[in-house]
Amino acid sequence: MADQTTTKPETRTKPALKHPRQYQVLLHNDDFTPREFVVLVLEVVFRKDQSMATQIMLQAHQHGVAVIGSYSLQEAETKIDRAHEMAEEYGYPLLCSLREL
Ligand code: TYC
Repeated sequence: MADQTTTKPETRTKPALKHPRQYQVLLHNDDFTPREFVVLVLEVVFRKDQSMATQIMLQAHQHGVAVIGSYSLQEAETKIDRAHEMAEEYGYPLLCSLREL
């Protein structure tokens, strides 16, 4: 019987699209960044609505860390940079990090 897991690339109708690696962006709690500012960053940079942004902020606030979402490496790095730039501009120590899935 044919091995179901083996697919010959040349028999595919479409070229095999590489599944780009996904990376989780994590939000870390701190004692100084105002809650409203965290929510704002989640809305502006990560395109969360207010309700979702508030849930993520509270998760980090209560548990120390929260998953914001999963992105390609480039998108994750760009968003983290934007979040850190925004925080730096306001003098807050807000920290996001990256985790490979
Ligand atoms: N702990 C902060 C405060 O009490 C709020 C906060 C929440 C900060 C989430 C960072 O990722 C964070 N002002």
